[in-house]
Amino acid sequence: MGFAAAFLLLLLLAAPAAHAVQYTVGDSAGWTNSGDYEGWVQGKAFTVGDTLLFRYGGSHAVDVVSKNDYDNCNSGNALSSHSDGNTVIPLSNPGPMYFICPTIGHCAGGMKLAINVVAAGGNSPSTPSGSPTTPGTTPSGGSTPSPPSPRPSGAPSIMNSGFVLAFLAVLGAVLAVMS
Ligand SMILES: [Cu+2]
Repeated sequence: MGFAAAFLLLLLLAAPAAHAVQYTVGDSAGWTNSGDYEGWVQGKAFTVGDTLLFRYGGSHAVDVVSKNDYDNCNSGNALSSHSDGNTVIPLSNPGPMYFICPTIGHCAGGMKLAINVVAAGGNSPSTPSGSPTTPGTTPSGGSTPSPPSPRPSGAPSIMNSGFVLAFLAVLGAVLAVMS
């Protein structure tokens, strides 16, 4: 138990900063014909690797459609259709994705969702502090090259990670002893 806890803690801390997000469409209200999905997408950054979860009752379904069919509420050419009530859609590729409910009148009433998926790792704002920002060595136009800095920029972060590992080892030992 102690080792398991320490191991889990180690995994947690060593996990990369990339975190896939599962978005529940419509949040707690789910996928319904009274939802405001244009409003729901506001402020969300859908990224490759994330997933959408559609939760809905038996009168609804989810069709993945083209933009044209989204605009026209046409479910006749759906790229994929889902009616299990608990549909997880992986966002595998960057670009727009379109979803409608194929039940008569629902899409026209607003039960439709359009999102834009962006590529992962482009400009992730959640870069950990361990990666030192290397300043771009832009030549200032003069003929004198900038002298190379003798200070190894990697040293502080290596020392930090060494400290964290040592701390984890001690913590794991303590947890193992305590249990
Ligand atoms: Cu519906």
